[in-house]
Parts: sequence; structure tokens; C-alpha cells
Amino acid sequence: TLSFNLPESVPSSPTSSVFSDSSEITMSSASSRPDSTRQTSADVAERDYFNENPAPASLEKYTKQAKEFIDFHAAAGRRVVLVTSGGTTVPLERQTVRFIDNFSAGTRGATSAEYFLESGYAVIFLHRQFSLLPYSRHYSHATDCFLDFLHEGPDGSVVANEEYQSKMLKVLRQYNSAKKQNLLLTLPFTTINDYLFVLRSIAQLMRPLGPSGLLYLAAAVSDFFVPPERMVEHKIQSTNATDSQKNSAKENVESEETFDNFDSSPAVPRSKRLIVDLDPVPKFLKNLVDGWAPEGMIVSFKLETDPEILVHKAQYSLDRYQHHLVIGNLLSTRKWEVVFVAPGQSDKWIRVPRRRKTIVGKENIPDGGEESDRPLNPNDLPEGE
Ligand code: 9Z3
Repeated sequence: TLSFNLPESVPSSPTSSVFSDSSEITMSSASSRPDSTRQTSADVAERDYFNENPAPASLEKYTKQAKEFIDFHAAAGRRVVLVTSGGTTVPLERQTVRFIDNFSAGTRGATSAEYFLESGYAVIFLHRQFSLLPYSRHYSHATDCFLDFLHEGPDGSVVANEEYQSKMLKVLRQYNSAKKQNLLLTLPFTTINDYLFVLRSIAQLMRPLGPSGLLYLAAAVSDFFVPPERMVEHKIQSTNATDSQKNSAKENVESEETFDNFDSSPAVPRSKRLIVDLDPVPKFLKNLVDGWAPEGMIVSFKLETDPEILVHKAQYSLDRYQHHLVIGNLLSTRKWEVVFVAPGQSDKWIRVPRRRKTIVGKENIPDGGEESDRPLNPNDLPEGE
């Protein structure tokens, strides 16, 4: 991923609090924020983004559901975690036929959510629609169809196949127990815009939880998007078949033959290519840490493909946003190793044997995983999936 650096005018600490909605500015730390009316570039970027982009239709409904959920668990003294999971899309058209996607099946988020539930957290699972969900993930996207786990019983009932019964029963019990205790709230998103609006809203709702509120940001978030003023309404056309309705035939011939002077591939006229022009998505982790949930525990993930830059990028993210933990992972090895980068600590690689696919934390280590201060060479990995 590429990243754009937005200028920052004021240093911040994890406990400082400048909430940057256009309607309200609050300050919790007079020493770190000497001028309560001063807006940082992050504040301005937030105000502009949320003013210029439309709120998703479901925002109000999800906010209400999240508020009820948080209030319910706060009253019971339970810790709450917001787990984000799956990839955000960037639509190219308002009536969207084409979109750019970020890679993520949702395995990290869905698996982590199960571990959080097991550890006594209530979980808000903000996920890409149709990506993996806690518990159902064991069956929903299996290489076999879920029907392959079942057969018809003698009395016409549906029965799990013998070899899957014990695991399925265990998963079913965990799922039902979470449901019965209202411990899992699943909220879907599709676009980067849906994600950002709902993330901000839930993070702000979690603020009163203080450090018992954990934000665990595993979703794969787009770095670039098409701003509303440049987004076309209808499907982008690949031929000019409809142009004749609008323009003269002569103009069409001319536009087809247009080449750029600086064109690196003049075999294809510019008029026939799709040139996508994206703006950087503002780096809202800054706003989240400083303003939306300044007392919360914040864990972010850093995804890279180049092993040479992973730790540096994770460290950079931690230095820049001043939160509690960055978990770095490489696309090719993400299921077996991650690096924990935390303030004041040396980098710690955590890995599990390749056959175990649920790297989440230290729980895995006694089972054959290990910790070290260096990355695994991806070439050392055994063959397989
Ligand atoms: C991750 O790095 C996740 O671990 C994965 C999980 C997306 C790799 P899967 O869902 O994959 O198990 O298939 N998530 C964070 C990715 C991200 O967009 N991070 C931002 C960045 O790298 C920072 S918030 O710039």
C-alpha cells in the first residue's frame, strides 16, 4: 500500500482529547492542548470528509443498536471490544457496478472475535458484508459446500455427518451461548465510506467505557477513494455507442483518435482507457486516538507485502498515532506469524506452526508457537495453502 502524509501541526498524546466534529470541541488535557479552539489538520480533514461525503442510510440504525449494546454491557461491568474485519470497497460509480476492493477474507477478525468472547468481552463485530463471521466461519466459506457437512436422518431430519459432530456441537454451543447472553453484535459495511461513518460513531459511543473499551482494527481499509464530486452516477462505458445520442459523429471519430503526448502506451487511445483518479483517504486513526475514543485501548493492524518495510511501517504508525499496539503482518505469512510493535518495547514476532491457522496471541505459543525478535523468511515456509 502507498500512503500519503497529511501535515500535522500539533503533537498529541494518547490521552489528549480534541473532538473534532464541526459542532463541538472539547479538551481533556489543558497541558497538551493549550488552545482549545485550535484545529489540527486532522480535525479539518475529518470535518471536511464527514461534511462532504453522505452518511450511509443505515448509520442511525447501527448507532442505536451499538448504543443499546454498549449501555447493556457497561451496566454489567463487562469489557467491550469493537472488532473491525474484512476489506472496504471503493465504488467507481454512484450506482455501483465496478469497485476497487481491499484484500481480506475476514479470518483474522472473525477468529479474534471468538477469542475475545471466550475471554469475557462483549463484541461489536463491524465487518464487510458476506465476509467471515465468528463461529459460522468454520462452515460458511469451507472448501466444501456447507451441505456437505450434513445428511438426511432416517426420520427425515437433517443431521451433521458423524466426523463433524463433536466440533460442530462445540461451535454451536459457543455460538448459542454468545447469542443468549447478547454478547455479539454484528454490523456490516461495504464501502470505505460506510466503514468510516460507522467506525466514528461506535468509537465515540465507546468513549465512556475508558480503558475497558478496546478497539481492534483488523479491517483492511482503503487508502484511496473517489471523492463524491468526481464520482459518476451511471456505469462507466467502455464503448462510445451511446455518444451518438449526444454528439455528432465527427466528434466521436476525433475523440477515439486522441493520444496523449506523454502517453506510455499509445497503442490504445486515451479515450478507450479507464483512468482512475483517486484521492487519499484521510488518516483517521489520528482522530480516533485523539478524539473519538481517547481513553480506549487501541490496537491496529499493518499489512504489507514487502518484508523489508513491515516493521518500519508498523513503528511509524505507532509513533504517529500514539496508540497501544500495532500488529504487523505480511500478506504471504499472515496466518502463521505477526509482529507486535508496542511503545517502549522491542518488536516481538509471534508465530504458530503452519498447520494451525488461528494466530491471535500468546495462547498459541505453548502449543508449538514461538516468540522471537526477527521475521521468518517467507521462503522457509513449508508448501501448502
Ligand atoms: C490486517 O492486516 C489483517 O491482519 C488482514 C487479515 C487483512 C491481513 P484475513 O482477513 O486478513 O485474515 O484474510 N488488517 C489491517 C489492514 C490495513 O488496512 N491496515 C492499515 C494499513 O496497513 C492500517 S489501519 O495501512
